[in-house]
Amino acid sequence: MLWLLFLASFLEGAVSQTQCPHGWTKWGMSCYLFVTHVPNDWTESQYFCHMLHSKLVEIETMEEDNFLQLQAIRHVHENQKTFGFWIGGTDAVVEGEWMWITSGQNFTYSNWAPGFPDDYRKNEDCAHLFKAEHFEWNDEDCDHRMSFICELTLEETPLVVVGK
Ligand SMILES: [Ca+2]
Ligand SMILES: [Ca+2]
Ligand SMILES: [Ca+2]
Repeated sequence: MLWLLFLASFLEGAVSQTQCPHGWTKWGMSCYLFVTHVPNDWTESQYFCHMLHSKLVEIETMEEDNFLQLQAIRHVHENQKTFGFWIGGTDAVVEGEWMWITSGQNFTYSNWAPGFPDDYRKNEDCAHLFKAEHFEWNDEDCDHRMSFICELTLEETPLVVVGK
């Protein structure tokens, strides 16, 4: 009987790892949430994602980037004033060395728009998908408020999500 219970809870956990929470979009082994109605600065955006047990999106491959660009085009109209979407990259620790803030990994893939990053006025340490550049990447003042994208990796889905 105990084994059955164990098996049941194991299966339930396994099922939860293949499903995204309501409102999120699944791609590969991640779920993405495009937050357009509460534009935040970069740090607040990261905090918002963490509160949802996720991270400000980290883009490891061209395929993931292409998916996000297409989704960004779909969602950008929800907030006409936004510069684009914050992503989880920063060079605030060492200027010019870009890293993903949650995983701590240096960029292995990047898709900077031509001429960027430029660290304009020596005050741009946060990366975003730049609306004016077809959602290629730009570095921006971290204090600017804009839409952002959270990423939830399915293996890391907490069991709390079961039943939602
Ligand atoms: Ca990712
Ligand atoms: Ca910088
Ligand atoms: Ca810039």
